Amino acid sequence: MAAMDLPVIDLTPYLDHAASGGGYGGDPDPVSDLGRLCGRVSETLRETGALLVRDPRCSADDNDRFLDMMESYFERSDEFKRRQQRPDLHYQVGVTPEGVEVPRSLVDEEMQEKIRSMPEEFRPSTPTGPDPKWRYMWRVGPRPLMTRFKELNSEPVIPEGFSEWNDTMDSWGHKMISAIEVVAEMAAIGFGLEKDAFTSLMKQGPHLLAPTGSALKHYGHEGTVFAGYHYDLNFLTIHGRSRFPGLNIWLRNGQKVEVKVPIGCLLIQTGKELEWLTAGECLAGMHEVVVTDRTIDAIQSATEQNRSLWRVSSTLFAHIASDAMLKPLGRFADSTLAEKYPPTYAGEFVEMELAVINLKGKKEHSEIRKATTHICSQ
Ligand SMILES: O=C(O)CCC(=O)C(=O)O
Ligand SMILES: [Fe+2]
Repeated sequence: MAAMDLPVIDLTPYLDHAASGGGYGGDPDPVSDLGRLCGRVSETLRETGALLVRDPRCSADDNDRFLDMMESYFERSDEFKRRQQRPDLHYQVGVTPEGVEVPRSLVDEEMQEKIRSMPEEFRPSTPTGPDPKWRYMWRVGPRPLMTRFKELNSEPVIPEGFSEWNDTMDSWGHKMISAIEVVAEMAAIGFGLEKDAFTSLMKQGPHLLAPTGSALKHYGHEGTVFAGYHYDLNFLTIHGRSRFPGLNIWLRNGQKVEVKVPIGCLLIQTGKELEWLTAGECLAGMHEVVVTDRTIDAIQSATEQNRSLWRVSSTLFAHIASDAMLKPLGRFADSTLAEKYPPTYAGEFVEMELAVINLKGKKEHSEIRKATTHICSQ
């Protein structure tokens, strides 16, 4: 597998420019240093589906406080955690137990076909069933007063006995969203769109702080697939550091890369809503989480230091507002691929995707297959 180091983009120059010029500033000239930086952001997202950034507002300490709390949550009994599950709300708030979310590659025949045609060295691990990871979904930011998609915009669920819950989740969540907003502006500029082309659609979106929790004590064997090969259905995903490695991503050229997030950095991944808005200029990044030899090393040192053996991800899914329309923006509307991305409410698209991965309603696999459409894979 390629051991490629993704470039790290420091957001400081853009933030400084914004601070000196009101809002996130007047649009930088494309040939200025800042304009070129925006061009690097959009180009990296297009070519790799991922981007490492450093945002001085998001410190490693903030990340650690969040991880510490989530580790103690996932350490609680299954019975306790199941009290926070809300299947009727498509698990979009509260906990999703292990064995519920189905990786797209398990049910999407078109995707399976593509996998079979990949060279063996780049082929993803084959999941055999639903993911053995838990997840907590915590809504961050304001909810719309009126929406056609109530389940996607529900009241939060707060577990008992965690007095610091709201504060820890909200403060980490808001910081991650701030970082995404900057990247979304820089990417829009880089793609030649208005700088608020994406961020204006993100207002009141169902942004979810969505850490996964994987029990390495039970499932920490090399090759275990915690999250089978899939794309994220949202706009952009951002991850802080996980204390245990295991995330593999696929570049646009088909190469598989093991991601190493340096301390203090954040990893951004492109989701399907961004693909829609750019008519496929920027494809949703494919990825998986698998126990590797590096994960095993991290398990060993955590055991020696008496640390938690729950692998917690610091994942936040930033979304386009449910009631906003997904359609190719600006120059992307003229793309020959635009007809693959017809105008669709973001909420409708999300519900369709949730049904495929078994989070909205219980479906038979045959039904799920029927729900997979032409937009499903690249
Ligand atoms: O657990 C992780 O590191 C990320 C999992 C993932 O890809 C997801 O939650 O969509
Ligand atoms: Fe993912």
